[in-house]
Amino acid sequence: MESSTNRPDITGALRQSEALVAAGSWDDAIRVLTESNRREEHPEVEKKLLQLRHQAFASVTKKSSAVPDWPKSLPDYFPGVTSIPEIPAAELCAEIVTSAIAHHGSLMVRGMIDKKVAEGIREAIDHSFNSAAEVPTPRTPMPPWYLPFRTHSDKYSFGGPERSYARQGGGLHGVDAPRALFRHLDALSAVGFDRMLEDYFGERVAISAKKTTLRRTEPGALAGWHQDGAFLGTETRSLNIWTALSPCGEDAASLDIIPRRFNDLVEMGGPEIFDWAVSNETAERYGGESAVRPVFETGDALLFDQLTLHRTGVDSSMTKTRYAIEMWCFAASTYPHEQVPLCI
Ligand SMILES: O=C(O)CCC(=O)C(=O)O
Ligand SMILES: [Fe+2]
Repeated sequence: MESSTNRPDITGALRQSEALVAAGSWDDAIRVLTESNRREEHPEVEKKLLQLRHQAFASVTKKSSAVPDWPKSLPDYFPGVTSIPEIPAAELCAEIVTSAIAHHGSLMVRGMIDKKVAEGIREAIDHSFNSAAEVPTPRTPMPPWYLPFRTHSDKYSFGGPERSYARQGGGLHGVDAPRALFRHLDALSAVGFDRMLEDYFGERVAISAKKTTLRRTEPGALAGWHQDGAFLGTETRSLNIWTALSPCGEDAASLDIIPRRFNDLVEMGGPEIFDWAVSNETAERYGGESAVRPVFETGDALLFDQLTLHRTGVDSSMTKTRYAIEMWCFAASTYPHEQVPLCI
């Protein structure tokens, strides 16, 4: 029930969500809290939403089973394109994503998130990084910007080692930044990205707590070629959505992408940035000379999967900080357990 000032009744929404959970209606519980937070952002609601998304996985995905013969075999809708295929957000659909990934390895979606909305996400990223750097006192109220996420059971591991690894790479986990992640998921849902994902995988979808990362990347960032499949597995059904939240590719870091389909992992053993890095020589052998460094406007998004060979696209002439969110999405039936699931 809303009060006379038309503000949502936060306590009522939280109570209603608990009743829905008790009745096994996880999706409805998530919907009630999402609607409340859309009207008025509130840290209790954002915290609860993350817990529900995580806890819902076991129940929601019980009904999810892998589609046989995935991905669907489709013609190349971008014949003759040797760079990254591109579409405007209005044309986004599972068929186009399937075709682009199968024949070109990635797809650029221009204007995936409205610029103004994207600016609100970028502000949230800044607040989150700043708040993560502050030491809380016992009197600090529950912060919307940075709140370390806890898994609901010790069958999932998420904590210090994950956080320091993300930090080294100029990243902060989305699950530790409840408001930033809420805004991002809500912006994507407004353009139907969640429904497109269900269509694309043919089943329920979960994102990864470990691999959903807010990025504030400085021009001096380290870069190493890699395929995320080196640790996500080659059989996992995945799709990464990498969204630019500031202009990048000219004076701020972008991504370097080899615009072709890979069906397997290439040999690893490259710069010692991380264990799964691929050397420049190996990348050259797999088409490195045709690598593309796309120029992104705020709100543009690149979709690719765990076999796409890529790296942070950075060089010493760059001067600006780049804001982005990397969010890996998975078909629930092939979810890599150690990635710590959250339903969307
Ligand atoms: O943001 C970056 O520079 C790296 C992103 C990346 O490697 C990924 O999204 O898989
Ligand atoms: Fe990556």
